[in-house]
Amino acid sequence: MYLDPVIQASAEKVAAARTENVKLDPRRMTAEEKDQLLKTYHPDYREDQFQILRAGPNKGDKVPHELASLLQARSRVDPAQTSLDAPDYDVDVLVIGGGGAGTSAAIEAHEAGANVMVVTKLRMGDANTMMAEGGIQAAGKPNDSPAQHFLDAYGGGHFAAQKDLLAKLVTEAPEAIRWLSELGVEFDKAPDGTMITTHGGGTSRKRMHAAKDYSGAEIMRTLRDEVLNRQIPVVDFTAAIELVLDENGRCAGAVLMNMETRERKLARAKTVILATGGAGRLHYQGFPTSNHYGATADGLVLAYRAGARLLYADTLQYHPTGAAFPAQIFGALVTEKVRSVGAMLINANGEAFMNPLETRDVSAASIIRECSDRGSGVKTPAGYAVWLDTPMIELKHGKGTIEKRIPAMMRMFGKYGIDIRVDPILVYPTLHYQNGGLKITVDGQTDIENLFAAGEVVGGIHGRNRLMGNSLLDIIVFGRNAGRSAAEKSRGVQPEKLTLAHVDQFHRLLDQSGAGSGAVSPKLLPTYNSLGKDF
Ligand code: MEZ
Repeated sequence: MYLDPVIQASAEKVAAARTENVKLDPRRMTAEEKDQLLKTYHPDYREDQFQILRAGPNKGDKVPHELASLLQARSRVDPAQTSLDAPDYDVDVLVIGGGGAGTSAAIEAHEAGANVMVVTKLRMGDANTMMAEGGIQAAGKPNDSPAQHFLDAYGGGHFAAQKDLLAKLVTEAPEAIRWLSELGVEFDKAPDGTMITTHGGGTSRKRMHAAKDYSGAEIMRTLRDEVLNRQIPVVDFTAAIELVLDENGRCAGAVLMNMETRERKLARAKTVILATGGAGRLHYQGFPTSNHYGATADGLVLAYRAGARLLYADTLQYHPTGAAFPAQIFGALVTEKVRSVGAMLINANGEAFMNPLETRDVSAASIIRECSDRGSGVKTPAGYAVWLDTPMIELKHGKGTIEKRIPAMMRMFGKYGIDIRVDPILVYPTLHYQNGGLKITVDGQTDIENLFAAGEVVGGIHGRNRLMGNSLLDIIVFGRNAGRSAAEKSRGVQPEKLTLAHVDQFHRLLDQSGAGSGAVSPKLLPTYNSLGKDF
């Protein structure tokens, strides 16, 4: 029952149409229809929201204004005032970032015998991994194969994925599930012990492995335990604010800053792994976000200033179903699993306006169309939204299914008096993922020698749109990969003189080109931090 009479009247239309809607299987859009829909309604196509970079390795490329401002910003570090003579930490492998990719990398680097250290600007596990809900893809069933997984992801990504990276992702997926299971992740299983798998948007086979609807939290819990059990040093509340190179242009460490005292430290490392995650807290185009508090594009900025190229930095993922009501959870993730287990998207008039398992970019654009030109959105205090008809799930699969399969969703809405077994919920796209990021080789190395990257900071694995469950997968496959590669590479590295000359060089480039935004980066925290201004 919704207190707002307009919302309640629309919810009643949804309830009245439910027994008919639940029998429908709305047709999939044709490629031409999708193309047209995306160009007209997807936020990536709003030209006025982007600008062309005027300096740096991606000069000439289009990126969102908010990102351009940080990429073409000045450093927090003044090289003339920064001594590089006495490192505070000296390690083989420095991992920057304590989410799923960073911890996977640290575990593998440690396994390979490297002296590894993790630094993270918040705490280990304060990361998008922790907030991922619906699951992780892997082709492990007899009716499936990595080739089939590849075809789904390649098509879903608009044929733009780097084929070697995507091939690695899908081929190593079953091993990633095995590794996680052995570490202790409790995936959902049938009584006979086989994995329960479901569809996600754009998958031709059921290959989503989940731990109810808190899959990311379960994975992060396990990885964090493993890091702690191995006694890998973790320096938390410590941000990397600049990369340090050696005189041959190879990455050789980072300048760090304590987030509480602002004290600076120097870490020297033979190899560095950037695993700093995404950028949802930049709130591109004013969208709310499903991301954790620290998702501010730091890794992109640091690597860009040191000379690494980005790939597809103009493509973002707006998760179709962010919570649109109530205000307290505005933008929070409503997992795609809700649709996987049977809920349909319904407009204000009670009509099922699309197939619920279209890919994310198509679904988001379709919802935006419903709420704009078609005038079929539900008016909410924050704008417009459509319904996700959750009571359908129990009509299809019986009582108890919601509590069993999506308990976190039930709890999230239940806190605000919405029983999702009885009432449908209001959703609208929320900024969820950066499809683009640092260009890497199949070994995980960026354009800068000895600088590796893994996780959401990387671009190119998924092309221009990622399928559900391929991100939890990529943090494991490419996190482990980066850890192994960085450990191996560190064996042949002889420490050389450290330098921040690239920072001076970048500042000169900004001055000469007039591209400087006037900002200082990395941003580290969103502007609405407790200080109420840039951190
Ligand atoms: O891969 C994701 O982004 C994911 C699993 C999200 C979700 O809807 O649960």
